[in-house]
Amino acid sequence: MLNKIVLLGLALCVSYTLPAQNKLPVPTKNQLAWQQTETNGFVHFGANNPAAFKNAYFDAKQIVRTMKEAGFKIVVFTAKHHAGFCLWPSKYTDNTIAGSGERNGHRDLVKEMADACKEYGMGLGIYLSPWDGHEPTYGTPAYNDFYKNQLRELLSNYGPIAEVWFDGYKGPKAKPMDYDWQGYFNIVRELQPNAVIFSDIGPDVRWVGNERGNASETSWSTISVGTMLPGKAKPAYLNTGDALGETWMAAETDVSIRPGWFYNPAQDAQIKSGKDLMNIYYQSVGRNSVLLLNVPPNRYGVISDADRKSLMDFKSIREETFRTNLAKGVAPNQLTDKALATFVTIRQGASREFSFSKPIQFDRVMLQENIANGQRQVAGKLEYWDGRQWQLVSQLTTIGYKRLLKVKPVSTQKLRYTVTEAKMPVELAEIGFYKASPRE
Ligand code: FUL
Repeated sequence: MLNKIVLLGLALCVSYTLPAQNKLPVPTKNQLAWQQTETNGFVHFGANNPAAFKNAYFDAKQIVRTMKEAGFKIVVFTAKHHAGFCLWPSKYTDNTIAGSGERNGHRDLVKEMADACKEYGMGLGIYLSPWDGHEPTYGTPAYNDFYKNQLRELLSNYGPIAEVWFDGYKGPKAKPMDYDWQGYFNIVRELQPNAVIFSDIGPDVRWVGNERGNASETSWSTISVGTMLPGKAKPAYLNTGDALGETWMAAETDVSIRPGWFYNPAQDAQIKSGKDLMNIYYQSVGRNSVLLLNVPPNRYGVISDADRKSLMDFKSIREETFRTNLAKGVAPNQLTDKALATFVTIRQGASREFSFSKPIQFDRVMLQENIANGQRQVAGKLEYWDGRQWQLVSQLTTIGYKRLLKVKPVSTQKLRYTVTEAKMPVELAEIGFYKASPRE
């Protein structure tokens, strides 16, 4: 009798908690596609006014080609930065490229970028700074109309846009401004329904909370937006995300290859190396985030040789490390980049063993969840069989879309993965074991 009561109690408990669990936030189709891009490029380029731009050079093809060769999928371009100077001939202000004299006055750099992206099969992202240090209406309601008009121009005339980037930053001395964020977002939805919208707090993609290229080890793709606004968000909260967050809003990690966002020859010796970028990759893509790496074109409007070398080193190191999954053929499923559809399900407290016909030697691990059905793992552990007993390789917290682990070198014929805590049964879409490139 006692047993029956206990069982009944458990059953009630289970039926009570299940409906809530079934409501796990999941990504939209656009959010899922964006997450799978993994590495994207950011291009900060511009001037303060038409006169300053008179003799500028710009080679969209070289920039986009270089980004493509680096393995990036989307290039986000600063159509207008904080100085308000427009790199396209906006009808709504004189502070544009159209006023920059004979040499550049007929040009439209957004169009040049759009054409280059089309040619190389890359997605184009648009950065339109909400803070505008030049526009006289800034700080008044009229600025919202001005900004929306510019947004409409950019989202109507250049073909498909993959991402729209709303920067929450404004200078400490800038006038107070009551931005109509929802109005801006509505325009994106209307004109570019396939674009993802980035801001500190989404609505599609959130900021990672710092510009050092560092997502948190525990990295949830969910947050509760609450009363936060772009420019008025909590960076530490955005950095980890929130296991109990109500909304799917994965983090984008924006960081520059140089100390500054714009090109500055004084920083030519401070370019991050391929090895530095690889480390950033582990801390961003490897922690359930997307990397947005800024590579600013130089005074000739091209990506400098030194930046290019870092990008190519980054790419080849990445490929060397992750080329061969030593578990191929023995892993639960071989995931393709295109579909996270196949997975093995591991309940909380359950394990899955992987045996190999001969020992494998690895020091890197990749895990992926089938995030189409939500982010579920809270904690897990990986162990190896040393011939007599199980030994710990690594404990970890979240996985999400992708988790990369650097571990001590292990040689074994048998591994065991255990889900120690989960919101719902974990759908493990990929597990991979790799040997790091010596160039890491
Ligand atoms: C910041 C801006 O102030 C920087 O200039 C840069 O555009 C970066 C991506 O966002 O908030």
